[in-house]
Amino acid sequence: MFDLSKWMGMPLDASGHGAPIDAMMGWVHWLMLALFIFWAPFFLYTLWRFRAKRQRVANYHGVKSKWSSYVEGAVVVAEAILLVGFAFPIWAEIKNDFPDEEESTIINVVAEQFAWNVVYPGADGAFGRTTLAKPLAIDPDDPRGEDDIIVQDELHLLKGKPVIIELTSRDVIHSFGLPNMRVKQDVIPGLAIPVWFVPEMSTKEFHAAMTKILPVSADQGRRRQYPPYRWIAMQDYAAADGTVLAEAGARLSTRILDRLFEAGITEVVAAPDMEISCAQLCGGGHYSMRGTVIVHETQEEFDAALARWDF
Ligand SMILES: [Cu+2]
Repeated sequence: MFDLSKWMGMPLDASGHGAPIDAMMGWVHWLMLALFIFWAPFFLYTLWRFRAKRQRVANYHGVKSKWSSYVEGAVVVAEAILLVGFAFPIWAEIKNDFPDEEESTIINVVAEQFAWNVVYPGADGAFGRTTLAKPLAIDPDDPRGEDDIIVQDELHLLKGKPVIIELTSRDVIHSFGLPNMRVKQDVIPGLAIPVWFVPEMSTKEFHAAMTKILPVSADQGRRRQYPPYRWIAMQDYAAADGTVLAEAGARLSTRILDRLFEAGITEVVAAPDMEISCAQLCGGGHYSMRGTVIVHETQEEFDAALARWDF
């Protein structure tokens, strides 16, 4: 009941450490709401009380009562509680208590204008030698690199298994944002910065929770895609003559939406995918720097998905 974060339009939480972060955001907003309710009328009162008028006489003594000091003291105490009681412990866990590497999915993510390169170590569990200056140039003489898999714009994970990601960039500063995993970290060329989280919701469960009926309109072509996510068809769509227009699982591109509209289909049942976004204005194509997080339910599904990228 007191969890304000539910009403703040936050992305669906699919992460192990999402709940305490959301709770803290909720409490911060309660405090801000309380301040707003008291400060805003007080501000309006002072505007009226000290408005310009003739024969104004200055008050040489100022405020005599102590109540404003008490209020300020209470705000400081409330902020200290938020910081020491909530923010510090959560921050310490996310930044210091990394999970056991043996039991985690280890991934390197290399950002570039304008894509996310996701490197998996392959069957041997070890990455081939690279340098921070050229993080994608795997040394051909290093046998550990032979089975490394580079995936672009797709982050494949296993539900419930901790993930440790080391982030670096080939060019400029980017920011690795996984809104559903409550992860956001600047990506700096020349630095390797680790982040970790536990994906607690599979893509299948995410789709089920986010499924909506969306209108298909004539101007869909101009709007490119359903903003602000990339939507996936949740069922098959076919024209009257039986021609398949979109299969369940197909991404609803402009072309598919135009075909659906031409076939007289006015609504689609669709769900968005979990997104990787770049949260740092990194150049002219920044808007296009987005990827998909796919959380698999079984190891077999995960292995099969990566095998498709193993050239
Ligand atoms: Cu970027």
